[in-house]
Amino acid sequence: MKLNKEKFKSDYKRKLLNTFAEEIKDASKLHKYFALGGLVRDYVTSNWVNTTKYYKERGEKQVYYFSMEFLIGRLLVSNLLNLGIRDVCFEGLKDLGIDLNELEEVENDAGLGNGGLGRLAACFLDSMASLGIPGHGCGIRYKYGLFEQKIVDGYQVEIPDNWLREGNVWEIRKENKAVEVKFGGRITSTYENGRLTFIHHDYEAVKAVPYDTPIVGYDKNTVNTLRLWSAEPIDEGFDFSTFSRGDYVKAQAYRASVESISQVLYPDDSNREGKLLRLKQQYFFVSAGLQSIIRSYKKAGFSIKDFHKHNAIHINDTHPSVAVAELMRILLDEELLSWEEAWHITTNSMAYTNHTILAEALEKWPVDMFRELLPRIYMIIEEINRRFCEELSRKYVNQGGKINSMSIIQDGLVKMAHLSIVGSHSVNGVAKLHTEILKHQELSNFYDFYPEKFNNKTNGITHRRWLLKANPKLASLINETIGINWIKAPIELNRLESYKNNKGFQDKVYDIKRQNKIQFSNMVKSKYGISLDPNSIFDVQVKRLHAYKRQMLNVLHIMHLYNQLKENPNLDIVPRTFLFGAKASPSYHLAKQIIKLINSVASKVNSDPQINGKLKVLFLENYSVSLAEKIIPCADVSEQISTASKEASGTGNMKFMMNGAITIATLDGANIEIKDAVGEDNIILFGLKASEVLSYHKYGGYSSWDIYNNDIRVNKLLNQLVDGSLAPSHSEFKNIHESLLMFNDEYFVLKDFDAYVKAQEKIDALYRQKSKWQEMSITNIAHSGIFSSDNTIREYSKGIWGTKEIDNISI
Ligand code: 26V
Repeated sequence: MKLNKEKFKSDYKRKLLNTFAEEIKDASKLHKYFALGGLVRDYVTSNWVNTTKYYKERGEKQVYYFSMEFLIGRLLVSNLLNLGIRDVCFEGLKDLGIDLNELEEVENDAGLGNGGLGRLAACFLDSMASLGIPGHGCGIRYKYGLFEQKIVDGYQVEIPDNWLREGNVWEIRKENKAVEVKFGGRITSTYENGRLTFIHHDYEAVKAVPYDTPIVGYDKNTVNTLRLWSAEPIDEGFDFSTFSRGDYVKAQAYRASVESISQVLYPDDSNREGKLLRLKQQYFFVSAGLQSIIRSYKKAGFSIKDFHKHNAIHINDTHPSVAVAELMRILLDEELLSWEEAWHITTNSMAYTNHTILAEALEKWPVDMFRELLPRIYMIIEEINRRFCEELSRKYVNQGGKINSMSIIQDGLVKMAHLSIVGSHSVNGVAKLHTEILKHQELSNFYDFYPEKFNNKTNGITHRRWLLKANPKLASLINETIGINWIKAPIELNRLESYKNNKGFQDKVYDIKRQNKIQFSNMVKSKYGISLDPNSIFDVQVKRLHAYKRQMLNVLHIMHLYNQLKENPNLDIVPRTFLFGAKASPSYHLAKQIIKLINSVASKVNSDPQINGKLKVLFLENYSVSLAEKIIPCADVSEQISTASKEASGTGNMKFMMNGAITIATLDGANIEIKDAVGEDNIILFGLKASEVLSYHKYGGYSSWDIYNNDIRVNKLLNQLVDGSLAPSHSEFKNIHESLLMFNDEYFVLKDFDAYVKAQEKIDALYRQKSKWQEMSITNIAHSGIFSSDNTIREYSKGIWGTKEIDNISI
């Protein structure tokens, strides 16, 4: 948008005055932030209204990305950048004595997600809007996001994340767009006009109120919508049809039970707990979302029979998969279509992405619970399953076992992945290897039956947030070097390839990394009182804490370096700073113990004068999107060391390479595609391959005891976990010790230890060759463009949704 500095300054002063009746000199930082956010929203509104109207009037095909998680982070600067007014605002505010960077820090992260899956949804929203694709998010407006993590005595402590405390300047409550969602009760049927009709009695109704957030496209008029639903009691908490008037206690209980639906995000990204509330959350936002889509679709005057031609519904993992049955319910019971018509529309609308092969994360609901909470939905799933099994039995004659294993309802459980596959026209994995594993291992029966449904869509990240916004110095250098086209066409970053041996350019990239490291170290010094050495290698592992991600391998290596330095204080190593950031699910004890271990190792190493600055270890509290934006630009080394086959894709790996870090990696997830992009010389690979891991799973043959008994380094390290070296109590790390020995090291940490140590030695040697290292770093940046989520979204749009890119919305 066009805006000059003077206009901005007068707009801003007026906004502050109108909103808070204050002049700049009297306003708090919070008010200054809210005034700026409010002004940005004002700037966006007319394009927002126009975009919505344009889509509706032209009947453009729109995609709705249904997700339990949207890990948005902060929006202020990202919106300013996408509007093209960041510099004007920065300068204008400076004239007014205000620092934009300080205002940015006032905004609470919208942390409505656990990790990769939620952040991917947020990157996708940015890319859809920036490409001009009519695409919106649909989710839950959790009152509390993912917990805030404090580290107390080395232990993780969880604090509620009250992100809405001061209000949210980006959202607009749309009371008039509220819908009702029905739970429980019972179903009866009658014949009406020759049609079997179902009636829902004695249900509990919940009011779903949408809150809309504009999603601003980069240098475009497009403003899409993220619609998040909040659960509220009907009639101020009294549902007169259910409770007798004046039954205050019951009414309060009703209110609390309703409000609990959108109260908290489940802080768990792998260990599924059979929680009724979670199923309620899923149906709540899916039903509300579909009802509102259909309502506005019909209002635009189109036929319900063409629904799938104008709408695509995307199911982000199985969490929203009840959408298959809910759309069927609406089409059958409310739109009175036949089963065949409804099924045609549903399967042609729905598409499903799988994000993990970890068995414990695959959702299954006990039939009893499901039927009681969603009686009509359960009936529909039974019918979907009956027809599906019938179809199977025509192809697989006398193969009851196979049919049973593919059934949606089996052993008293409703299998949501099966429902998603049967009810969608597309099933995709999130990296090439992951999709192959789905096709040939996890979902091979389904792949045999529906080969045409399966496809790969390798994940991506928005280069606008993860380079342009997070690393402004590097972004400016790139602009000076190859121009600004890469911002719209990120593949053009590959033009940097021809500068990889240019000494002047190498030095500049090195300097920027160093400046970023210094800036970060200053923050660390003031927050933790710890001094970091910007000349050391910054070696970073930030991601959720999980055994398969193998933070343990990293810690054992640090302990090993420490042991070596104790034996030989003159050992010649490049000084290293090991940085960790990770939240552990509150109920995941092993993961929490690993956090404690990292902190114990950190205090031991950091306080040992003999180490002489050669090693530093720091666990950063409360890893989040805004912290990621600060830490990733100063990483020299990116740790992507999951057990091969377990990390579906990874997206942190892409963010690091885009900022010039060298990846140390197993051949897992998208690491493989990063290797293909940069070449084997520009990534440090080690460890078991996926095929080897899968073969150990299948045939056995691995004994962690053998390694413990034969490798003296490993022997010493494991003993140190339980001999008081790291904690006064010998049992502090007992579970970790047991998981590695007694339980035979499920994730092959010890098996890969030797290869990992060698890979780390390679890093040490390469870092000494400054020019070589810079060449590798630049090569990584140059080849990161293909991992822009713009590319990924184009693939979804062409290959799955059938949506188109709209160049310019003009009404
Ligand atoms: C499962 C559950 C189960 C119930 C409690 C809450 C909850 C939340 C999330 C999940 C599934 C998590 C799956 C996930 O996050 N997968 C990650 O997806 C990324 C984006 O595709 C991918 O890059 C990561 O490799 C993958 O681990």
